[in-house]
Amino acid sequence: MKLINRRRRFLRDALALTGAVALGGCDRLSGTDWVPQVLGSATALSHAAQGALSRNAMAREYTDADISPVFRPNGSTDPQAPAYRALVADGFRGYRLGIGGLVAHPLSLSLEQLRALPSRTQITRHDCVEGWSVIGKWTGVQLARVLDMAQPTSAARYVLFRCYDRMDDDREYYESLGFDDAYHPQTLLAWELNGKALPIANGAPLRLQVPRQLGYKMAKYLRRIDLVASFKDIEGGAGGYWEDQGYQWYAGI
Ligand SMILES: Nc1nc2c(c(=O)[nH]1)N[C@H]1C(S)=C(S)[C@@H](COP(=O)(O)O)O[C@H]1N2
Ligand SMILES: [Mo]
Repeated sequence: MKLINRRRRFLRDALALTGAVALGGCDRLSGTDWVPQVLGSATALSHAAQGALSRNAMAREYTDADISPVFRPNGSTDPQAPAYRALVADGFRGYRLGIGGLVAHPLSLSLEQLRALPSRTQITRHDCVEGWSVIGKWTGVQLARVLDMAQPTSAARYVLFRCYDRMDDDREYYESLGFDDAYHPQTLLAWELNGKALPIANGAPLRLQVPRQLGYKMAKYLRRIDLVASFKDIEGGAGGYWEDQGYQWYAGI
């Protein structure tokens, strides 16, 4: 499905749900015949509506004057995986982002090819679950554009991000997003922070930016992206490295 169609569908669904909310409390929806059957109950509809509304909303964008002097790095800051060291030694010239899984057109994109795509720059706040925030200016391509090039099949439900770094337990960092966040206009594959090439500490050469979610969703050191129907059988089964340790999969701000 083309990007524009997804966006339309996305907006249409959001508007339909807004209408539902405007009617008021859950009780007033009970028994109306237009309530989507799949949601099962008015309470479920209300929850879904609120979720969809907050998920479709734009994260606040700031001005240059708001940018934090230092964008505090966290988690891995200097991956030692041999494959990553080889990329660093080569100035990332050999870097390729693989995109595969449930797609019609698997891709392998160099940084040059990524930078040639239309880009977006946004100044947003990064909130870590540990309780600190930093504001930075990010430049990258909207993930939606890249997904549109790869053409997810109808079986695809989640976008899985695999990273080069391993954590203290020797597990690879990974993350996943649902399609609502994956196709959101502020979700980027970013290669620039504050007007400069992304530093190694912040995820060079390419990281995910999802400003409406907590920092741990924003996978650094991206190795590849796979479209999957489910993440139950991947790693610990919870959809991300920190999710496997008990953190929320949907880490909305
Ligand atoms: N690959 C990878 N991505 C990661 C992490 C990590 O350790 N490895 N840490 C996460 C956490 S908890 C946060 S808060 C942010 C930190 O991003 P920063 O280093 O640019 O501040 O990256 C997230 N993405
Ligand atoms: Mo974090």
